[in-house]
Amino acid sequence: MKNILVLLLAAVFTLTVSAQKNEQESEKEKAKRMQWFKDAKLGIFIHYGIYAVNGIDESWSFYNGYINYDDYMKQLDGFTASQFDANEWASIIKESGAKYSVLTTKHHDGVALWNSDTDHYNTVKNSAGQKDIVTPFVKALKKKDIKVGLYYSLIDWSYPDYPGHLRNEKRYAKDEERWNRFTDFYFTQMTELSKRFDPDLYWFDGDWEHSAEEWKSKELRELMLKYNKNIILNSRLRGYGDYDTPEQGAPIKKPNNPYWELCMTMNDSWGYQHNDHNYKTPYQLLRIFVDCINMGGNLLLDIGPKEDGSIPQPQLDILKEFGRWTKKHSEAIYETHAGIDYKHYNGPTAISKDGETLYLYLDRKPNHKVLVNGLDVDISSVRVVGTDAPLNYEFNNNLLSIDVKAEVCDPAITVIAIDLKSSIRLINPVTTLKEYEMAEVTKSDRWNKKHQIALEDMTDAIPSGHYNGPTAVSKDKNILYLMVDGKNNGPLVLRGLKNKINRIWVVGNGTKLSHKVIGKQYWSAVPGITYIDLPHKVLDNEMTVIAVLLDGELDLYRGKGHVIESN
Ligand code: FHN
Repeated sequence: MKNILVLLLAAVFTLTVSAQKNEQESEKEKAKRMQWFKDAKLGIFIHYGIYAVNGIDESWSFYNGYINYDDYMKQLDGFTASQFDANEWASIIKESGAKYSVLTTKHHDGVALWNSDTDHYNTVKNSAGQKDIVTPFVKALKKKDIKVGLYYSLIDWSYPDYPGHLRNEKRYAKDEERWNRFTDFYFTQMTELSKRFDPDLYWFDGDWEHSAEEWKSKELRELMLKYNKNIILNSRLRGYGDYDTPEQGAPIKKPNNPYWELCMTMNDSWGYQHNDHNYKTPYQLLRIFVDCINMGGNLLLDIGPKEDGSIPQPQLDILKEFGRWTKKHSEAIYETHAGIDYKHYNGPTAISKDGETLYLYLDRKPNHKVLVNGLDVDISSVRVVGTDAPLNYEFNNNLLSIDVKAEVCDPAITVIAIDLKSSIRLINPVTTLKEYEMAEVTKSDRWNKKHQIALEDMTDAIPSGHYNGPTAVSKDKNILYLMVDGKNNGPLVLRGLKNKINRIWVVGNGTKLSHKVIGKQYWSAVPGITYIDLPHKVLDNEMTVIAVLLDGELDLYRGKGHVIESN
């Protein structure tokens, strides 16, 4: 009896110590706990729930009054999950190159996708399919060694003791007794999730409706760490999380938090919506992925399965292309560090874990040498990632010029590896990249004559991070000039442009170009990404110059991404 008492006391003692210890977790210990996440780079987000039945906005459709609450909840009767196969999902996720996946165990509508003992809606008790989705999902991921992330909405607009219900209808303003009943309820559900599924990461959402004190965020963090001292919590816990979660809009500047993850839809919807065909192309999503890697973050790419659990073909096609690209370029993706400043290379880059290989991401088949400006370390080799084909290069006065022939390029994004004789070192370049690049093309009188009008109107370049190539602004700041050296693999990508575009043309050629803005939320000031279609037949065989006429003086977003507290 005495021994059991001693053992029990010891157990309680260690648990309290680890909770206290985690509170004082050192940066080094945090780095260790976050390592797999930092190395993972790519995760698959899964918004699955009754909202797939009608193919409408998850939870928001009743909250915003697009459909009345009762009719929304009637989707329970149509939620069969009849084709749901967790092992097939896990294989598709594994093939895409993702190292973790995050499933919506409960969205703001309060419907749990596991057989919760709590007295509230769940798909086992209340849906036509009577299926537990979370249990087989977690088992299938663990079997394939994919890290398990569970999304859990703190908001529960269906719970009788939760104040919020509809955008303009609250159940109550302040009622401590009811609120405590609600927090006891959600703590019980979180305890169930930890005990039954032992996930690697929690993806909370909806924290904007209440304060950290009201959510009892500190207590929740300690409780989750008690069950798994290595658990990772996302930022949406009112300050008690581990990493930032910008949404839909890729940061232009690297977030301050070294741990961050951009979550992004493939079309305009998180869940399955029968009428949303506005899919981004695999190329556009790979470009966003590479921008995340360049800034030391992850991409959590979202899929929305149909109510029967099948994954729509356009989403499978995108995951398949991610699989092709990540498999071929894995050394330049996983475990890499954030890249170098754009003043050294006109595009995204990454650095290997040991610091002795610099990776360049190239989204075109260049006409001229690819330049790295300010490299201050000897080079042992330059090669194409995926084929290891050696590339010819010259390295003088800290300027590396690489000869990249079209035939070695990847159809989407080519990755060049520069193997260094020691850890990367850079110096501040005296001559700018743009000066080197323009010096090359302005050797051609033909080119100068053709582009004279624009050359006489050009002033400074725009700050780095918005466009992968030389730029210039017109004297009246109403025109943005973008230069393209070579054949673009896809549409030109312009990030963070707040202006509306009035017209785009090819300088010296006159062809007008079309463009599309993706990821702009009507209620948010943060701009979307502008994609400009540039047909190859209008390209100049030296350097193509695009003029973008704006609706006023150039105005650029220089933010670090943000959480979207709506839908
Ligand atoms: O309101 C939710 C939305 O429905 C969706 O789940 C996204 C995913 O990150 N999060 C919230 C909006 O920020």
